Amino acid sequence: SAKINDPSWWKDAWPARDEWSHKGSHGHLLLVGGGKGMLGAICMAGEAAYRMGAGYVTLTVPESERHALAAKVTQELIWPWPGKEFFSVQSAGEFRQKANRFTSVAIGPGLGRFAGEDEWLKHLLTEIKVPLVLDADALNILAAYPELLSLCRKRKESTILTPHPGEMARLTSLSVAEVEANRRETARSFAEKTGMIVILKGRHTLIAHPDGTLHLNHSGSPALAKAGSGDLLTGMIGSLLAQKVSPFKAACMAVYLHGKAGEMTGVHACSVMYNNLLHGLQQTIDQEFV
Ligand code: NPW
Ligand code: AMP
Ligand code: MG
Repeated sequence: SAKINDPSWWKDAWPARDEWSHKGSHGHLLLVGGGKGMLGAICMAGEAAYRMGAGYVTLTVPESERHALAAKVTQELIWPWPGKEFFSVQSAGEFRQKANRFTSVAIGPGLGRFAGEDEWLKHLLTEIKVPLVLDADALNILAAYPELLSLCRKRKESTILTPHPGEMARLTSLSVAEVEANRRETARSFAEKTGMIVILKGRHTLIAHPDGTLHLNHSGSPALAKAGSGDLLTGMIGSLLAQKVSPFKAACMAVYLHGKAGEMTGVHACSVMYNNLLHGLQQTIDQEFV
């Protein structure tokens, strides 16, 4: 829609940064993921979250990954999943005691699939009382255990899903071709049915609100057609949620800026794609807001 191209929309929507603010004023995002072999995903999400302005970002990975993660990250805090077991539900009580101190949570980048994943996610969906983003393997778990969708609906705070067409196909039991042939209706009806905000990613990403509102994003570039792009988007959305941007606005803003950053990045420019993309993101933010 035209709104997102209107400067007054951005002026109202972009989280203000008071001259006297401190890191505690800008929210604290918790990212959960980075299972076996996929620490990169949660690192990219964390870095993008800081670029979008979050005051603090904490990463939760399995205990077995904590030292490898510590060697990779700089600005992010690390809070490994409690206990020695890989994301075990047995440690979920301990997790809960701290989880709601965060202002937003995002689950999924590089999470992996594991035994007991349904009980584990059930626990998190029930206990997390702040705005939530579900991406990547968190979506695959939801697709494998559709009974979890009713728990999502019961959540008081917003839940945002960020499926690519492959993940959307799994969630809806449609084929990728069916999803792609009917993107608007697929996104809108899944949002209505589940009570969640659905971001159906692609060349022109759609953002569907459960009330039927649909936003079509126009920014973007094939530079984004690379492993890791979606992980950056998840960090960006989580960051805006942490800063108390209203969830639908947060979704639209993050998708738009992510696309803009992609437009500024040459397709072949850099093997470390995300550095480049993040640089583009910084330029976009500077241009739009400074
Ligand atoms: P194809 O290949 O076209 O036949 P998956 P993933 C389809 C982590 N990562 N339009 C595609 O179909 C993530 O966070 C870690 C149409 C294929 O079947 C996850 O936790 C990284 N179809 C985990 O890896 C960097 C599309 O979906 C399937 C489509 C798995 O995530 C990479 C592929 O999707 C990654 O982010 C489209 N636009 N897009 C790291 N460095 O640590 C996808 N498909 O099986 O869900 O695998 O997205 O790579
Ligand atoms: P994921 O598959 O989870 O890594 O997410 C990919 C991200 O890159 C999504 O935000 C897509 O919208 C974006 N993307 C991928 N390919 C393109 C493209 N050709 N044009 C625009 N955006 C794209
Ligand atoms: Mg992804």
